[in-house]
Amino acid sequence: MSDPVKTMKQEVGRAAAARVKSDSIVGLGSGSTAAYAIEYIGDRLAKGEIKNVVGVPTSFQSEVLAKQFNIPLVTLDAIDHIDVAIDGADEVDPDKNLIKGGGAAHTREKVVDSLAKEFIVVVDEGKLVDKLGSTFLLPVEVIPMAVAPVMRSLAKLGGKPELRMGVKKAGPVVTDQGNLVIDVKFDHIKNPAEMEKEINNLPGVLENGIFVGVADIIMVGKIVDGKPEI
Ligand code: ABF
Repeated sequence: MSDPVKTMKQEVGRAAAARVKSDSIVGLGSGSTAAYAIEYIGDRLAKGEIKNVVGVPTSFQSEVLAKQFNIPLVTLDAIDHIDVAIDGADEVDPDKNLIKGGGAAHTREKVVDSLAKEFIVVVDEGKLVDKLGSTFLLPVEVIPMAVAPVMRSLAKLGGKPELRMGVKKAGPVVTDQGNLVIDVKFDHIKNPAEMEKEINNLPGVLENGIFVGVADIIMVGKIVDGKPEI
């Protein structure tokens, strides 16, 4: 990652972390941009800028980072609301609909982000699209025994499905829930709300990465004349 891009992600993460108030329950997102927000929330706690903040992780990655930056963690059975969630995205359309799940964490992310009174999405401008599906594959979490029929159903919906393999392609990626991920290429998704429901209704599908009506604030990092801007 180039320095200006890294700095821009840091600035977006910092700006989101700056919105966290004392006594908040914070949904801690996944991905490299949300990771900076977690770091800066930890910084603000350490400096005493904010007090009595607890976090709800959206993935194993965010849980590890929260512990690294000394943010106390709670589980959903110990709370009745989330004040703010800060999370990344792979695509954002003009209606603030998202594609998420590049990190295979979209199932827990959707639970936490949907519960938040305010869901802040932290992205770089490259994530902004006119139509979902334009640049990013749609992740679908599936129970292992249903991969074949779900892939056939996704193809019937006009997609080109592919089982997500690990880095060395030695085996499939396994989610925090022990399931598999099918990435689907759609030329573009005409009706995200309909598509989100239709895919989640397929037997064997746990969750897909379309997020409709969940995001409240989109914080976009840009690089202007070589300098990061929010
Ligand atoms: C996570 O952040 C995922 O849903 C999404 O794929 C990823 C984006 O990560 P990054 O900020 O590194 O681009 O929330």
